[in-house]
Amino acid sequence: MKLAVWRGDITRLEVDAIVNAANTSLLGGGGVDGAIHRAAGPELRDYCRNLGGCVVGEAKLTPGFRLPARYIIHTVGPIWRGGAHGEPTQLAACYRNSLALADSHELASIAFPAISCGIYGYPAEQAAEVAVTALQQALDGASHVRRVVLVAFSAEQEALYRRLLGA
Ligand code: AR6
Repeated sequence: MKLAVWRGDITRLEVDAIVNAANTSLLGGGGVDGAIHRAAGPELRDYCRNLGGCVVGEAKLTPGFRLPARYIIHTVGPIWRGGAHGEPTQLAACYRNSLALADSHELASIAFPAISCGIYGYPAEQAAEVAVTALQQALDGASHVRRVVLVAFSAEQEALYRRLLGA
């Protein structure tokens, strides 16, 4: 099993890439996006200005700048609108496309926050099920990624991931 769970601030992780739960502008925001921009420094925002934003479910890579992580993979999760508007498919795409982008850059380790589970309102349990399923499938097809860390920012989120992973 290459899926691990870790509780804490994702900006402190020394991995090849951390994933950012961004918005379509890629120019920063609140939540984990704000924390990543603060920790990476203003160079990140300058770099992101040239990326032309990002569509929901897709992913774009930037350097990590002042972060311990080498790269940041920015993805845009769906805003929860009740679950019947394609949210599970879009959320699964975030995990799948972020992992595929890391793999195409020959990265070995990647850490994910709970995409869409804060400001975007996705119910934590349903999101965690989507995340684990999508990542387990994507890992089967990965050639370089060997370690995926699910980052929990709360004890509840950590317990949820551990239960789903049977740990
Ligand atoms: N490390 C790890 N996880 C964190 C951290 C952190 N430092 N900070 C928050 N979380 P959210 P979203 C958790 O709201 O729901 C921004 O404004 C948090 O507890 O950051 O995808 C963007 O620009 C939650 O479990 O992202 C978008 O506009 C998870 O990260 C919008 O928010 C995601 O919460 C995206 O909303």
